[in-house]
Amino acid sequence: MTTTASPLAQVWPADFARRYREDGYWTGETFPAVLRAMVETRGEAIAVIGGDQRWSYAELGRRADVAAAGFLALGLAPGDRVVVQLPNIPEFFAVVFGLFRAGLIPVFALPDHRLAEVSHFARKAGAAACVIADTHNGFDYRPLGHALQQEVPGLRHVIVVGDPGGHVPFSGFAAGPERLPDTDPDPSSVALVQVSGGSTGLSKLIPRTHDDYLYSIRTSNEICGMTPESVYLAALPVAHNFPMSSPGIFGAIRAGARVVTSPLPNPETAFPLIARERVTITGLVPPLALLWLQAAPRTDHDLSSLEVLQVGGAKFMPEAAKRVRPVLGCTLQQVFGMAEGLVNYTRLDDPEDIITETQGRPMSPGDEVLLLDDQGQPVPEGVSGNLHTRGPYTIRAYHDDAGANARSFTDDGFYRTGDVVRRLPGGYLVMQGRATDHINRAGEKISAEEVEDHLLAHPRVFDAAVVSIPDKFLGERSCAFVIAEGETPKPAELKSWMRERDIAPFKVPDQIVFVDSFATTAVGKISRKELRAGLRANLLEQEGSKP
Ligand code: OOB
Repeated sequence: MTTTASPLAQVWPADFARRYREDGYWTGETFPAVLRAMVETRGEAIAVIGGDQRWSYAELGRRADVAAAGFLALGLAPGDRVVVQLPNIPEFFAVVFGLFRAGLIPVFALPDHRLAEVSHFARKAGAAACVIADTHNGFDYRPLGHALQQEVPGLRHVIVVGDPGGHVPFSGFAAGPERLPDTDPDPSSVALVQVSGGSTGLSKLIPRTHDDYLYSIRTSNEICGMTPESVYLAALPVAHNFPMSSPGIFGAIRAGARVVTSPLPNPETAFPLIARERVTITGLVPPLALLWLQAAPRTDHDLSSLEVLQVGGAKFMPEAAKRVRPVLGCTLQQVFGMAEGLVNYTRLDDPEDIITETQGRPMSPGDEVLLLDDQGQPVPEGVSGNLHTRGPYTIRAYHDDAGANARSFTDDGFYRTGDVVRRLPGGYLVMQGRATDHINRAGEKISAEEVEDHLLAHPRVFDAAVVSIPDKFLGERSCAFVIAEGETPKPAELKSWMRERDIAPFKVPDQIVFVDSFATTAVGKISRKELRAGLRANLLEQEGSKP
């Protein structure tokens, strides 16, 4: 038996839940029902394409049933959590819809996560199993699987898509005799777990219910024009909330459309797929959009099928945004969202200046958005304020984290996003910056605190402060200020030591600056927030750039 300190749940106060149902946001739809409906109505249509595989909806449904039976045959029981760390491959869909079908709950890790992160998710979720690939992009996940089993009590099975290397082969799963559940899960129960980018310390777990997640997916489909004729290219890692649900892969499946999985998001990999499969819509983070804009004029591949390019996860600068239509010949859609819930979109028929200069407006009339000054008072239109939000698909709590919940949610249930935004007429939001110390590196959110903690574990690091530095390509890059103890290590040495700590590679500081001391105030104390701000300002001044 697997046990967790606290069961996974996401609960809205009864009066809100009643209203969200009455207003038609929550319809009682569940993920197993979504796939079943498509198998019934669009069985012959192609659902997923990747590598040399092309699965119809009927085929996906069959494979999901086989996977479900396989998971149950291992002794997993409905309600158990399963960490899923897979790249963009068709098997992702068989695994995840198989888990849904068996009543199991996927916890999504990104392919770039390493033992430090994945073991944290597995432990925190009380996971009973994990599903990994054999290798992807030069990394072998199987030793990670072994280490995970050692570190996480209760994690009984490591299932591998591909060559199992001593673990359980996913390809060995076979249909029945296990009886699949004959009822669908409770729509208000947790369907899946996303992880937060983590602004303080380690990532938090974000439980999302069938009701709330599917509402956001249906609404995203309407706003983004996802229809049965759409072809969605999954270029960003599909475990992330953006390509998963805005409207992403689940939106495509909900619409009976096609998903084309791209193992990597670079133009060399993605452009031939767009041309071959006549892709109509995809989503990128800003640095990738810049790469695509650079590569498109020189490519021989026909990109003319592309109708919508979504860009989100980090701020897309207006000058770059303006180039999307002339260079790619498609409509740009800015997407400003968060795994915790709220997603803003520019609408496809918005005027060009709204599309290029704003990060969109909330997708739902049920989204409540407050912009508050530091005293908690509403700011006038056009003035920057701290974004707080509440609504039918925004969580009310992280899983099992009283401290983070106290910091991140107000007493009346608003999520404090940590984002500083300005609101224009019509409700359009313009991202101005962050109130909290994290680095948004090409859409990957890095907690300064978490990286500092890793650095402090080095025997020759006395203290460390990690800050974000504006970067032309990445948006932001990370810089670690380090006070050495004894002989100063070389930056390259410290970086390779960090890499060996089994952390996601994007968390290794881009730049390391050794300093003799950190400035302190007269009383000798300074908050880490002020310290980081001071160090950052000094560096930018030295480099002659604006903070
Ligand atoms: C998406 O989700 P997360 O959870 O990785 O990160 C959320 C944070 C936001 O609070 C904001 O700080 C930043 O990422 N962000 C943006 C942005 N989109 C997200 N900052 C500026 N401009 C944008 N367009 O990143 C996410 C989830 C669903 C859809 C899209 C993005």
